[in-house]
Amino acid sequence: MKALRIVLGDQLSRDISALDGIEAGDVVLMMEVAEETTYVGHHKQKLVLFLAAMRHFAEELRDKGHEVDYIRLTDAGNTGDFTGEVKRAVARHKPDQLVGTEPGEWRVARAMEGWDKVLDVEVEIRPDTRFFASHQRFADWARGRKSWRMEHFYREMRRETGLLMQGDEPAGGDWNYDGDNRKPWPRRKPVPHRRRFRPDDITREVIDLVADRFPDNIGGLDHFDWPVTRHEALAALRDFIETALPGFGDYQDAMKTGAPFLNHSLLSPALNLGLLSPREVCARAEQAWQDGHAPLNAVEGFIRQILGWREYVRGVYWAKMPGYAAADALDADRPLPAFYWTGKTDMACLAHVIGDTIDHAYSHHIQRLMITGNFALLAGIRPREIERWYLEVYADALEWVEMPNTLGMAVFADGGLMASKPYAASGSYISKMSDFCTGCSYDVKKKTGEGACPFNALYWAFLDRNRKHLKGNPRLAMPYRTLDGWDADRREGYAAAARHFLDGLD
Ligand code: FAD
Ligand code: DLZ
Ligand code: SF4
Repeated sequence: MKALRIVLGDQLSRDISALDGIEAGDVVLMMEVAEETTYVGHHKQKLVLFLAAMRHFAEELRDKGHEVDYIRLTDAGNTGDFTGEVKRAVARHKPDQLVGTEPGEWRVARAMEGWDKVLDVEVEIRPDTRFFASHQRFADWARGRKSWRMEHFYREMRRETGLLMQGDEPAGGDWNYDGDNRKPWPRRKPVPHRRRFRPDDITREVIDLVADRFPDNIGGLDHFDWPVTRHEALAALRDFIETALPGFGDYQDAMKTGAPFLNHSLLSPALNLGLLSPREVCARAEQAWQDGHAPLNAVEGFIRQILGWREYVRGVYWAKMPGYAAADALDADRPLPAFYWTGKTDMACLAHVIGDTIDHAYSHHIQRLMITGNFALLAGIRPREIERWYLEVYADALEWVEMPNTLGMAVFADGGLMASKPYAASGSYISKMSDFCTGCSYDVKKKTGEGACPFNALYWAFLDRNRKHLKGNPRLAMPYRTLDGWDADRREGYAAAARHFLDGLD
């Protein structure tokens, strides 16, 4: 029986379920299509990453002896979407069966659901087995719980996988070493040098294509140096384990001017494309701890991100879509300021993080959560606009992981399903965890008035404005006590300063 086997752009794994049982005579179909390249205005590096990785993966499959029908974006007759291309391929190859793996995004899943009606062929869509937790596993965990805390889910995943477990107990006696993982970057400490990857001929061709077809998309291509093959991704993993994992825990939350990477792994693009499996990445990190190469606070902190957060946000996404996309618990209604697209603002923290984002299609978690995310939360930016921004600008951005992080974690639009309180912070947090404030035209210690750090007034005005949504939250009892201890003039002073600042942005 001849099968047409579909491999999507984030399914570039040799063990993807769509290829299970592949036989001589089967054809693998891979498709570059306009819809995927334009459903948001992806960063140029993100476009290069996906298309270059797809082309390399197709070559790898051919080297293994498989027949690959690879549709390029520029091919004559390309209909521009997956359904159109699958229809054309069915007509070309006349398979008995079509085999695919469930996609990562709800939008694509809906389109695929219709395939058995529009194609005159049997369609089999298989589960994506690359994750630790299946949809059913997450649903079983979530059933009957009012709030879905990552920490509880993560502990079950630790027990289930045996990662960092000593019998029934967590390695080292604690589940969580976050308390050790909040150090700022020491002023004179050198930044680890990280291995990056020079584009080969295939990637250079894609760079030219993207420069030509998407000249107005955000980002530059000069710095493109992401791993685009399994071989390069494994080299990136080795480099991370050797040079950066030991300090990953200590400096997980640190931020430094001109140093977007610090000790972070930079592995999210390779993981999300399927070039690395989460299982192998966690196993390598655990091994580094067992070998005495990396301390437990680093390895637990790292594994928590993948075994905990990554699996958990995927679970939330599939359990809550499609309604989740419209979440807006705080009724936030301000448009996204223009500086998110240029980095042109005199707030140094935002200018640095957005500038690095434009240059590298990357910023690390705390920069996303506590700089661009925190500002959007405090300023009351429309959740859908900030959510689309994150989906456009990062090389690792796929909706299943981006959306819950943005709506649930960064802007509290789900009203506390994911986070027990909003990640709202004034300038003092940014000053503690970074060196941004030393080069800023604003004074982080000044609360209101000329030259005061905008985050300060925005923080108190945010709490005041959202009293009806947040006052009852026990984790916010302290700041509300402070706010309520002030007289009306002082509260209004913060609100007016915040309004004045925000009105000046538009
Ligand atoms: P490291 O800090 O080295 O972490 C290791 C790995 O853990 C990452 O590669 C990633 O796979 C995983 N991970 C870490 N944090 C998270 C998290 N919160 N959720 C899920 N996985 C996590 N991550 C994406 O992969 N794609 C996105 O589109 C994305 N959008 C985000 C949007 C917002 C508003 C926020 C706050 C976070 C977002 N994240 C996203 C999560 C996280 O910021 C990135 O995974 C991380 O910065 C990638 O860099 P790294 O590989 O160096 O991560
Ligand atoms: C992100 C992306 C881009 C830019 N282009 C393609 C493409 O042309 N073909 C493809 O198969 N995948 C692409 N992707 C990744 C897809 O958007 C991703 O596979 C789906 O969204 C998963 O549901
Ligand atoms: Fe950002 Fe305020 Fe610090 Fe400037 S002073 S870098 S605006 S936190």
